[in-house]
Amino acid sequence: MSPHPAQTGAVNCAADPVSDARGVLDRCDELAAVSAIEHGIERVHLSPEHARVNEMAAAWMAEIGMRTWRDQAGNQWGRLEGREPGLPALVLGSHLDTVTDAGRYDGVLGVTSAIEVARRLAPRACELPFALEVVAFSDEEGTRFSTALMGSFAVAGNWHEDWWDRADRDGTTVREAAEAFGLDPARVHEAARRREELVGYLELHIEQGPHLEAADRPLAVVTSIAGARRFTGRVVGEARHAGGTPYPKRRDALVGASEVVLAVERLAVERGGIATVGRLQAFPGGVNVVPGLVEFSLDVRAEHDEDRDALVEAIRAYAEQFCAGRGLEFELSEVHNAAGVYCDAGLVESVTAAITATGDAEPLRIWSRAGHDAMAIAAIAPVAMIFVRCEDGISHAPGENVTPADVAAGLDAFEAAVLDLAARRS
Ligand code: HGY
Ligand code: MN
Ligand code: MN
Repeated sequence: MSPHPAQTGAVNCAADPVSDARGVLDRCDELAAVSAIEHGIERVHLSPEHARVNEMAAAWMAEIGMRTWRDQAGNQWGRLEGREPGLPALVLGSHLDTVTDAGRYDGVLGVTSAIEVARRLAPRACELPFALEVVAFSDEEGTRFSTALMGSFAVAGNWHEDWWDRADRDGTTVREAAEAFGLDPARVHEAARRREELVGYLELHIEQGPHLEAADRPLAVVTSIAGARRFTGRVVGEARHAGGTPYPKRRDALVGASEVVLAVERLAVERGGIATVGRLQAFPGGVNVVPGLVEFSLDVRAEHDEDRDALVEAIRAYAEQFCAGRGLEFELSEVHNAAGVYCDAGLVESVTAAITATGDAEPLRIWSRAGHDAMAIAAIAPVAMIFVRCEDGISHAPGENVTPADVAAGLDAFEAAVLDLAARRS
């Protein structure tokens, strides 16, 4: 593991911000090399790759004098004390887990940038009216266990006991994976932080959408984060001979599911929401068998939870009616439900002032279509986010890209937001 290029002691090297940004991007490259798949990036919750990147982040935090620890939900933490020991903390962070065949910046840029901001501020930490903490959350994506935000929900004190029995594709449960990772499931509640321990939570993240690029801006302040609801859906028909079964006798689950997929898109567009079927499998899966069962995933989002919930009901009503007309059964069972959250007005002011200080007189305000750990942490602390432009809005794909200049602007804004908040609290 290489030291940060600017890691020459406790000196603020912001005089060359693009060099700092390159150091951050180099670290994203180092983390990208820790993957469960040979060609591409996949790092899931409680995996050996997760353990390895936690160690790397902990070493980078320790290098700048942070006290480090891993909590009982697998999140990695570091802490610099403020002007006196034991003060409530301002937490900077994001996540190190990934989707399958991921890009190298989703979550990772937020963690490496948080460590860089802590490095810049370390010499002045003893003047801050709060402790400064960095967190690398363990499970934002939910790739392994088909849920999401398990790490940050645990920190918010919102662990769900039924998560322990969720299994991954190989049948390994969360409980078994946690034990293999060296965690004690009986102690997961120790990961919870108390409201009075926290001043706030700031997260820098790539935008994962095209709005910044379209507006020709490097940064935006996030106003709210849409909460996703996710479902496992089933269309049940009857598997029969593909040649011998006349059309009037067919109950083809895949034909029904195909119409449902089209309706998901049509209804989302009509209602200004966002709904996606990302996974679909037909059973028994024979070339000469009419599909008797289709299982699929459904992810539904909107700026406001009530619009999202209405979209879910519209999809359900249409799908039930359409499937019934073809002699099919339609089922939806919910696997994830995150309430949308508004970013804290005071922290949004600090982030806005900080982006303004980078030379953007009127920072763009965006609601986040993507979910973030900040949503879970909002239950126990004020939260705010900075978005950094990413090329063509690409994310959750290997083509994720950012420029050193935009990351440099993001680092400056991230640092300035911490200092703005410190000034307001002093
Ligand atoms: O899916 C999401 O919105 C997040 O990137 N996990
Ligand atoms: Mn993601
Ligand atoms: Mn993310």
